[in-house]
Amino acid sequence: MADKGFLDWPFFEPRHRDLAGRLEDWCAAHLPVDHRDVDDACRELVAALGRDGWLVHTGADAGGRLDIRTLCLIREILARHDGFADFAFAMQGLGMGAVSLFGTAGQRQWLDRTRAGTAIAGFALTEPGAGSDVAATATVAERDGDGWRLSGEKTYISNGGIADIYVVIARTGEAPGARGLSAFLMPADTPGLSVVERIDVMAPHPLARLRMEGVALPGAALVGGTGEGFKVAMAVLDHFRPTVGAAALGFARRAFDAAVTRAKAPRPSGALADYQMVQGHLADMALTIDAAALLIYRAAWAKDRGAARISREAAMAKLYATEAAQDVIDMAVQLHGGDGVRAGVAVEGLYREIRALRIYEGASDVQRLVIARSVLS
Ligand code: COS
Repeated sequence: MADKGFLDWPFFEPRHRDLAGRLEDWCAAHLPVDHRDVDDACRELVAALGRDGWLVHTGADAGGRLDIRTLCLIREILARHDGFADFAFAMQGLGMGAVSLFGTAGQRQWLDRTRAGTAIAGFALTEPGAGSDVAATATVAERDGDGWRLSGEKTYISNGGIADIYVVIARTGEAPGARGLSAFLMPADTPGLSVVERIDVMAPHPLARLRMEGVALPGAALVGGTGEGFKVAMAVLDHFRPTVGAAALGFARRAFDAAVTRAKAPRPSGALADYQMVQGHLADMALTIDAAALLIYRAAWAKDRGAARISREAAMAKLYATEAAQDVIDMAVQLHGGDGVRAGVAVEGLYREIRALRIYEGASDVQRLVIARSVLS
């Protein structure tokens, strides 16, 4: 049984505790789903999460404020039950993050659909030549009358292939580097946009490489101002990086529970938990889990109470929680012995699932860079 004591921390309000309880019941009734067809599984989960009201939390109302503690709690709980449900939930938020924070009333109509689960969202940021270095974005958006024409490639795009709507970052050329980018809202059925590769990864989910060949978008597709695309992307990432940490925390809690259960199980020569070295490992796991939770909910709380920017807190939360979860899960595998690497055993799946979280939405070394710049500024 996962530790729920953290819900009493002062970061939370009664509404968060109430939501956590209701979501536990929902997860028990609906998860896990069959993931063999990742596209179907994602569509099914988005529809169910939308129908039952959970996706409302993935987008902001007209004031442009997201409740980061709620997003983190939901991701943590979903990830603990089923990483795929967490993925389906999280991408609706990340995909529409720019619209939540900077969208016009017209653009927010898409938000109504993604929050209801009737449309699937994707965030098209990464390129074959611009992963960590967003300022190197090569996709171009050229003026075309009142509108724009986009050409280029985006890769490792979650929900690529099944999304109905993307936010895409492209170079509009106001200045070199980071100051010459803009964000656009791009419906998936726009002529010239195609899926050129579906990408299979170690913990499968819908993922693709997209190509834009003269994709025509109206002037109203611009999210934020021209030349503001880098800051739009970074603001979205600042909001969602703590939530990646929260998903990692959910994975770590599940692995820890499995390790404790395993350690307490009676064996002819005594339970593993009787050995002090095993106790030491369990203590380290419990410690890193609590430290990760503190960093995550500190970042979320800081944003929710009105901090203008939480780049440093978000980077700390994401970096520590994802690396810590990898260590906890690795130790849980170790404590399972041969069973730990057996296909289908929970900790084996978690071992594959956690890995990408140390890479996506800013690899660990990017988080170190963000923290170091804040320290040195
Ligand atoms: N919020 C608002 N503005 C920000 C910002 C943030 N979090 N971070 C940087 N900026 C601003 C800076 O203040 C600077 O503004 P000025 O030009 O007005 O001074 C501008 O944006 C450029 O910032 P910086 O010089 O720090 O940019 P870099 O090119 O050095 O990039 C990193 C910084 C590496 C941190 C950034 O490219 C990054 O986060 N990369 C990872 C991308 C990523 O997470 N991809 C995941 C894809 S999966 S969705």
